[in-house]
Amino acid sequence: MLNTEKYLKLGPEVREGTALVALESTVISHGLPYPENLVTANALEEVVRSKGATPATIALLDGKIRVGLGPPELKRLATEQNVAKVSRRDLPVVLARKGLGATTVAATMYAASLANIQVFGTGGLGGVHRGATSTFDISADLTELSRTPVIVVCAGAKSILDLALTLEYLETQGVPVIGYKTDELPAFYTSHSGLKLEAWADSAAEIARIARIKWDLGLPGGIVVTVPPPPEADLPPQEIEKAIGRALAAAEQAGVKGKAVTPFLLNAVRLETEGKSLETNVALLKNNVSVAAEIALALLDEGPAEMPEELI
Ligand code: PSU
Ligand code: MN
Repeated sequence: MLNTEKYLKLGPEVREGTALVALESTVISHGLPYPENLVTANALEEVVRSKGATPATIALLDGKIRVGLGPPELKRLATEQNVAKVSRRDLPVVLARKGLGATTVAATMYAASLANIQVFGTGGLGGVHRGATSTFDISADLTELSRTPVIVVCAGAKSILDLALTLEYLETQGVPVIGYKTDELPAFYTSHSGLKLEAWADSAAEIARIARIKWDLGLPGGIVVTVPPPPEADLPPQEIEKAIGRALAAAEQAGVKGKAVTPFLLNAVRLETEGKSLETNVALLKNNVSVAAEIALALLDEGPAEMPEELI
């Protein structure tokens, strides 16, 4: 028996709600600038509600994993300095300190699964960094996907990462990557990465079916669903690649390492593209979260998972 109750606090909307959709908080505290981060955090919850699903933004506060935040907590995450970036390994440390922590994809997935939430909408996934063969910098998001049964709806990953190696890693870890109405891996700001996906789906119901079968079979871990940015926000790949090249050079020069790498690069790309990338970022977040809500509703129609005894 796990001792999770002590550390988990569900908000009122989450306790009552069905078709729950987890939302992360690192994107609020470390991924977007103020005030766009606060406006977007609230807007994402509204998108989920407008679909008839229930939003559950996740963060750490006062020694608890909070699933479902109110406006005051969202505001703190968006405005306070020194909010901890919490991945899987940081969960017990930040809970023990009773600190304010923003959860990454990995930590949000884990928290969501503790709260029995199977769907999570976000912007970009962490992945294998360029140069990982010498730095070993591979996001804990990828190993989390191999263990924790949550569907992560995202726009792929930014090409600050090595996207081809990221796909290889996910294959090794047994994680399905499903293109939503596309057979090309989106590269976050742009729908084009040049990398073909071997699986795609044309509806939320199809994705819910795949997830149900995966879990009925006792296959552990999650599923990545990649949604291209909406057409009006889709940026030309060459333009983004230039900005990313400059961001990577700046990171190298500044000697940035470890968990600081991703936030540094996100900020550098934003500065390089001057606002344009920010508009795309917000548009794709809303789009992804809307697809996540549809999948959460479709999963309800699939009924509860049936794990065969012999596989548990
Ligand atoms: N990629 C983005 N925006 C983000 C992140 C990644 O385009 O906000 C955040 C997510 O929370 C992701 C985390 O889980 O960064 C990955 O960090 P790292 O590479 O240190 O694992
Ligand atoms: Mn890393």
